[in-house]
Amino acid sequence: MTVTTRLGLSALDSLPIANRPLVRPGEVRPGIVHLGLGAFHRAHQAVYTEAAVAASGGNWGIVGIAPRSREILDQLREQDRLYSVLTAGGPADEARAIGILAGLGHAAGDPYGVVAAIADPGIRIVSMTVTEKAYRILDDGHFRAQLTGHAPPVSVPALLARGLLARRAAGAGPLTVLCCDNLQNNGPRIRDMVTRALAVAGAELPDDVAFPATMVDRIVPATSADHRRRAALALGADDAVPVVAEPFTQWVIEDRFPGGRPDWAAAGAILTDDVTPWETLKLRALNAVHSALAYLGALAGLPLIADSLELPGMPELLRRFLADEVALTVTPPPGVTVSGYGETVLVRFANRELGHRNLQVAMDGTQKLPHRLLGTIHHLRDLGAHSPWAALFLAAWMRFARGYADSGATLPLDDPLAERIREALAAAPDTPDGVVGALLELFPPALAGDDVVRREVIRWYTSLERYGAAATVREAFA
Ligand code: CS2
Repeated sequence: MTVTTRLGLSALDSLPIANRPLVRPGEVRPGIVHLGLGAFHRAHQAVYTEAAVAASGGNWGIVGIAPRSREILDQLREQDRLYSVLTAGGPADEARAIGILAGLGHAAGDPYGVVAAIADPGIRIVSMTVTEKAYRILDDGHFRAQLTGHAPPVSVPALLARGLLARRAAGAGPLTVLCCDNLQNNGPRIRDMVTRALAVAGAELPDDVAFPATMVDRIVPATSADHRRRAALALGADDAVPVVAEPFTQWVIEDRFPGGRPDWAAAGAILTDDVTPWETLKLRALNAVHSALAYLGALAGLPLIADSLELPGMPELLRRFLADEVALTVTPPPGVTVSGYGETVLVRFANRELGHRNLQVAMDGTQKLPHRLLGTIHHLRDLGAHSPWAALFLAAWMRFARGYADSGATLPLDDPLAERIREALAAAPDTPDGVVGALLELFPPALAGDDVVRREVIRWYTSLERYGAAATVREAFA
């Protein structure tokens, strides 16, 4: 069966009622500027915001800003800013159109347009999903030029800083900057980044701007041609830019919004005064396990996260990591246990319908691992303990970073520090000591200087090199 109608305003009334958007584009005015129009935002915060507006009203339409790619903007414009979310892995595929996008912008092509959007008095929240690597401050000439008006503000800190200054000049009122990326302490971190950027511009952080922390959670893989086909069938219209997501979704938000906020609680979000227990649990349990599956599975030559979980011994290994290491270093939120949380994570990772690729999760290891694994390692060292399982996962990343699977097939290294990794590897002997020593240098010095950690990583690296990932996992407890 093929579908011939293209998603757009005129197609909506012919869709099954359950597939129609809860809000139609143009029905509410913009209240949020969102930086990063990727799949994750469209399947997570946009869905919550649409449901919140449908339940409780408010002008909280989202102006979606694509950082680089113009293609997504063109496609969304052709569809009257509508797209669909395909929920995969439940009893049957489900798809629904989302209509909360109230405007579109392009950071690379029109940075001053983004600054103007942030300065609009109707906007009361600037949120972002720009991935871990966008939070590096590269304090170089180009960064400074973006803040002193000598170059267009294209980086995230520059857009925010220039946007806040324009907002103050326009008397546009209080604002909340809401970081929705997977970083430990994401609120304070972005506050610090903006403060530093403003200092370069010779300004101080205005006191009517808040930076609450959030924990975001939903698995949203890259959309494949198969997902597009399935989205069209489930939706009843062709969509050039659907996103695919698992049934599970969670959002925990620190409730500090000086300019107000949508009624996200009505959409199922948890509003709280302390996100830290959620954030730490998610990064150190879910995301750490995800990275472990990605590197070990990729080394074993497996394409999907769901495949990696089927490696003999893998679920046991991950449970041991959760029980022996994560559980000792996190205090979960009330009513949640690390082992119960871990079990739901394993069920979610087994969702084969998502087609989530190991190589996608494996990207940007140098930016992700500090939040996911290194905190656990440091924390256990502070307790006088050690962390053999976390060391195995770190060793797997190092094997991965060399660029070859156990079969000898090449593996792509997609990481902002790829050049430094290659240089470090080229300068070191290709032995376990050499590789581990060279790559530990990329992380904070406390790690490289810890002999216990170094020896443990070398031991696992040696096993991975000699026997491969599958055998190392299978015999991890031997
Ligand atoms: C994944 C996350 O790509 C990755 O590194 O671990 O994107 C993960 O799917 C989400 O954090 C789930 O909420």
